[in-house]
Amino acid sequence: MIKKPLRVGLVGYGFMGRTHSNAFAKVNQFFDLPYRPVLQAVCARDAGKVAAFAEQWGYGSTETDWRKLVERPDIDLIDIASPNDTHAEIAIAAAGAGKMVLSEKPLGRNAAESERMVEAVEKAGVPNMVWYNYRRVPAVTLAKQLIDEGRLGKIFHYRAKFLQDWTISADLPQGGAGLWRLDVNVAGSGVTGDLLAHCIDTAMWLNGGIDQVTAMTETFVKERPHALTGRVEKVGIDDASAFLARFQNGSLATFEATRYARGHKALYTLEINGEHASIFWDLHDLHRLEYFDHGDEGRLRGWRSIHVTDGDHPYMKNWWVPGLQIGYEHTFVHQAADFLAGLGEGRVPGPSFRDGLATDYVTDAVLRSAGSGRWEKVG
Ligand code: SOE
Repeated sequence: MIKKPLRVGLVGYGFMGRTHSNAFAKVNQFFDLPYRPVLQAVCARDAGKVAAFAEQWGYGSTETDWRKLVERPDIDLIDIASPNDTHAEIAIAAAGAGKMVLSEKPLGRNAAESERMVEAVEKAGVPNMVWYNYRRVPAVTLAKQLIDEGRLGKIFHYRAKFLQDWTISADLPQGGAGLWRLDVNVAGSGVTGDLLAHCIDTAMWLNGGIDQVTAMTETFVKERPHALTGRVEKVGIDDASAFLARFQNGSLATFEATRYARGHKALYTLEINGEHASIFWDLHDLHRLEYFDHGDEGRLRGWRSIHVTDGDHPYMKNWWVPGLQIGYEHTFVHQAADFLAGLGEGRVPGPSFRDGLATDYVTDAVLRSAGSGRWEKVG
């Protein structure tokens, strides 16, 4: 198949800039697609660092002002991998310039920002997507298939956790490269927008919309030095966040995220209990899906651990041979592959900006409820 070039302009070269660049670089080697991403330009404020990144990843040119990047006629798609406070302005300008727009999660710092982003891409009619990558872990995609096939029956419970431990030290500053996630003005919120947003996106994809929530949050370290101002400043983010939810389908849920669970680095787990079957998945063992089917013969009934690496498992025939595992970075490759395939069919897959907004309505309701102490309806 002759592949049409799709000229990518990336904003931001941190952790997420690397995951996206890796996806664009690898995707055509493993998936047969109608489009071929071209690493046309990368943009960041530090000219020296952005030049080094361009050299390492093979970007053809650099910019230090994202406005210039957005205006360039030789760019088809703007990919936003910069901190959360930049997402809205860049996405709205990119859509206005007629570019396709991809954004790292969460879409905006709050739903009000995300609403403006959705309006901009929908008014411009440009393809758009949010990088909620965990949907594309093959085991999670398999869970989606099993649920959609009705194997679980009526869903009663959804349980998700995302546990980390990297901000326990009170000496850790807030703000600046790598630590902007601790600065509320940049991040919008703490673990609610950073970690629970992943859990909520996956949950609504698997189990439908969330109707109402009741939440609690805590900021364990109240003041931290700010890396940019040099002053000790109040911490505005939530360090831990937990909530109960009622889904529109009547199921009950618990969600928890924290950066204070000593010993856990990125323990994202989810469990779903249905009338006929249950599912459990754990990011630390991401290639396995635990599955219990009550329809199995009684004597042999039990949890099975499915090693999701076979050719008939989602995405796996594009990689190695059955039994060989893939990892975290492949989820971004899968998302890029689905986006490019969708472009060819004129039907871009989710999560769209509108899906990202739906998640932000839930995270806003969680933060509202933590403040009010009451159940809150999701906007
Ligand atoms: C935070 O540590 C973080 O990097 C999130 O920002 C990512 O979205 C998550 O996938 C892993 O953890």
